Amino acid sequence: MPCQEAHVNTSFKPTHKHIVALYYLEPAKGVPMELAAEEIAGESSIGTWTEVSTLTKDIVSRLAPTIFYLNKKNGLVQIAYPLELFESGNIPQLMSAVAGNIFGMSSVKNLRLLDIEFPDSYRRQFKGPAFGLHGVRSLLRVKGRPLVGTIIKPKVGLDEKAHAMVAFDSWLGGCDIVKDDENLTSMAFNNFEKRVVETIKLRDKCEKETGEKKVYMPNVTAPCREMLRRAEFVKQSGCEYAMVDVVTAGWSALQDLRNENLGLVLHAHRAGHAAFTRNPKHGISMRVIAKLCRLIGLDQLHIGAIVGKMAGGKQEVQIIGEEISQGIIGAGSHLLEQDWGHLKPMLAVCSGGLHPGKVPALMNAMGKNIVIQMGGGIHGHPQGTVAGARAARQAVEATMQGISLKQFAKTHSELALALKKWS
Ligand code: CAP
Ligand code: MG
Repeated sequence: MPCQEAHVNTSFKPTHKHIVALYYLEPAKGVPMELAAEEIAGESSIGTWTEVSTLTKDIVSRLAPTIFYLNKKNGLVQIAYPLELFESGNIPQLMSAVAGNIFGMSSVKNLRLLDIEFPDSYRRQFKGPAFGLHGVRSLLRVKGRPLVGTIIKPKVGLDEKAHAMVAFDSWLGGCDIVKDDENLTSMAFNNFEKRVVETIKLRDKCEKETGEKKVYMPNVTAPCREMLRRAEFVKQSGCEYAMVDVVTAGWSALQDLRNENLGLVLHAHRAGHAAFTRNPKHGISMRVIAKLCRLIGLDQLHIGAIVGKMAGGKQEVQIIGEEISQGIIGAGSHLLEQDWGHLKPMLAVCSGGLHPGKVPALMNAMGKNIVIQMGGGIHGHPQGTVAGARAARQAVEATMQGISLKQFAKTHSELALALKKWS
């Protein structure tokens, strides 16, 4: 009798010695749900397409996963994987298992990894955010209101000095944070080191002029060794933040960056995520990406803007915001419970197509513990960047005071002009 690599057992109860994965599964035509689920469970652990004589009863008893929940109506499947299947502290290996070959199996029409529950013993192997929500607020000395950030625009094309000047104007107008765009790294027209040095110089000048703490987030995304070298350079240059494109840099690089313990606030840009998070029936949910970023230890993460230019509705963005900032997450219809234990809360970043007119709706949905980032919504202001940043801060101020933007705009000309242009 061949050993069975994985089986359905709905009376099975996972323990703290299991990692549980929740999938949405649509079997291929003519394939029973149970069979498709068993194939997924096997292929993501100890199995393959046929029995093999080399698989022993001992391996099966130690390492075989169990499908303990399977709902043919809504396609939800939960698989409990013995912890021994996973190398401690190795996110690439985790994802090669539970989010690897299985998406391409012919027995599957659609498959989406919705959530992963990390038991304490797995979670404890990770540092989590060094700063997180509270550390960032202390660093910026801003309490009680959303942080206001901008992205230097155009995305790429400015030289180092022009880039620094736009950053200066953004801070002068009231931005707390200025970041590079996701595709700006080090090009012929804008060298990374020169950009950091020039921008830091004007950051310091602006801090003196305004008396406010200002931060710059250089984009260190690069081949891993070079990325680590750039992060070290950023630290040595007196910069407190680094930004990294988490999807294109990859899990391995993120773990190396965090494990350098540079004392940098790490900002997670998610460019490319929608290639696999957007399809509700196939791929990997943004929740899983967000959980891995918190586990690895990034400090703030783009989670969507609800009212901006990107896909991502209110409920989705809100639940990701909860996942990265709360200590305990309760199980729901499409999510698993998660005890985050010692791992600090991250700070949510809302960005993409935002302008001052969108602030009330965004804050109404997401509250105050967010970074509101506007690129075009600041640099596209009719009076330029300084006025654009002022308008952004005025929109936040009005919303904090419970005053309508229309009313506030009567005494704040920069806001009035922004509303006239975009609302
Ligand atoms: C926003 C942005 C960000 C997006 C990323 C851009 O600029 O710089 O990369 O917010 O999307 O390049 O589009 P704008 P998300 O303010 O000019 O739109 O935050 O959803 O990951
Ligand atoms: Mg961008």
